[in-house]
Amino acid sequence: MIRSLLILALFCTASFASAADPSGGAQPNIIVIMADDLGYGDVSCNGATSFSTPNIDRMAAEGQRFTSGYCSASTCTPTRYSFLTGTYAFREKGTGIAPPNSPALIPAGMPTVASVLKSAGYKTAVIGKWHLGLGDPKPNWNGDLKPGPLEIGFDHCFLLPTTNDRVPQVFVEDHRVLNLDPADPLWVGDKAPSPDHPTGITHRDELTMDWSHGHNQTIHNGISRIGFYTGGHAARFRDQDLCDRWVSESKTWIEANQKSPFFLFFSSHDLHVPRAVHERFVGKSGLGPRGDAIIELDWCVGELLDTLDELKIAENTLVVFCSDNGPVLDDGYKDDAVEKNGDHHPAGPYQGGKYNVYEGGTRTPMITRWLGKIPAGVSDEMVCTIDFASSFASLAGATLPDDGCLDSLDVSGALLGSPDAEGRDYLVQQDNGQAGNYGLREGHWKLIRNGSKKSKNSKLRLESRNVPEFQLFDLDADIAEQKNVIGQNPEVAKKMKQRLTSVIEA
Ligand code: NG6
Ligand code: CA
Repeated sequence: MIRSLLILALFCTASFASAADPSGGAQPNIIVIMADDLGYGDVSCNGATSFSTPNIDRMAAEGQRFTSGYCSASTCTPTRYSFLTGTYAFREKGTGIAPPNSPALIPAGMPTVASVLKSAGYKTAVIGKWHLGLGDPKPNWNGDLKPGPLEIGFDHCFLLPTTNDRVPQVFVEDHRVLNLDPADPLWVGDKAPSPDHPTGITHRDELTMDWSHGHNQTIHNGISRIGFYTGGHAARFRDQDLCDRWVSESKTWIEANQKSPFFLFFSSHDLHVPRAVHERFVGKSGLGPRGDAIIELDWCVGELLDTLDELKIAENTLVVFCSDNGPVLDDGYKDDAVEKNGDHHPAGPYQGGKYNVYEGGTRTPMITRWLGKIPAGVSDEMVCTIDFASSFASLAGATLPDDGCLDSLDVSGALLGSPDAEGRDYLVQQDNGQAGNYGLREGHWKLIRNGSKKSKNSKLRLESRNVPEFQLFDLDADIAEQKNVIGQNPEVAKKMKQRLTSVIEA
């Protein structure tokens, strides 16, 4: 219903662009590489000069680089929920940042980009960070961890279950914790299991990376985390090995599935905290662990692109690079992210980042590459991760269910850089979802409604600032959202408030 209304409204733009079947009939393989907390300005193809990201830049040089590419929220869980389901996370309660023992937030059987592609004959996998909960009503860490990805359309998963500053540090492969010894069961909770349980508070002087706020509970690998756990020692990984393992798991899975069309969601943890990269990347950026994590992420991208070359499938594979939310410097560990940032602008020219609804929160790197199909260039069309479900369905010749992917628009033409294809006319942005904070970008206008009258991390410092409930910015004149012009443009503000309400309450 919502989708059909939106599609009607966009009749002359996004939906029209797809009518020409931009994929040319063949079902492409699709890889989505989603970075974690990567800002618009954190890659050299978007202007970073303090370090370089040659592999991400290579993707951009061989494909379309979007200047108005967005994720739908400025935190992880709601962006991932929206990307997979094609439906705004704010339509569903409890889709904010998921805790360690979160149940599965996407119910079994709910249509997703994976289930839609699977129905069109794709093999589907997610490898990397999940952070959308597992199990119902909570994860059964020592038994079958379901529902989870396999119940919403993925054939295979190899996961970090939450996010790596949250416990536990184990891999989940399909329905099970990998390498779990039944004699050493895994217990996860939000209260200390015993008074003598070592934590980031009681054993702070033994930590290899100190915390700055939160993150002071169970210690693993010298780093204290959010939440408590015991057991599962044989299953635990080292933070430094995450990217190597996910790359090798991805190569194996791609090789095994190269003959059928496949969809791989490669869900990196770089550059989320704790930023503990592999030893070979330490010191490579000159910006400390946050910059080094960008170098590690770039290496992963290069490995995936090289795999496609080696298998000679780069010309049948659409690769999309994106982020799950904008940047943050100090996100809870003393990792020199502020001190060593120097002249680097993680959000590029935009204000804000993670946790807020300024452009920096959701306008993030977005690149599409499909050798031989996508022309090289820069696109100013507005596209969002929430649109992948409809757009990929269109490329795969799949039918979207009437009751699913409600807010996902087919912008496949724009994603493929087709001449004259247009992206979205407008986009609603959200933060973590609890406080009624939204952004609405429409053309060169940006309306912000801060229901909380507070904005966190708007200057890439975590403190909250007081802000008016409504603000209006003219992005043509003021890309950094510095001058609130709501008083001078009452008619624009009125129409945009109506539009925002109609989308939120649809
Ligand atoms: C916050 C954490 C932050 C990060 C974020 C989720 C504290 C003080 N801060 O609550 O470190 O984990 O949640 O990030 O605990 S996200 O990218 O997965 O959304
Ligand atoms: Ca994130």
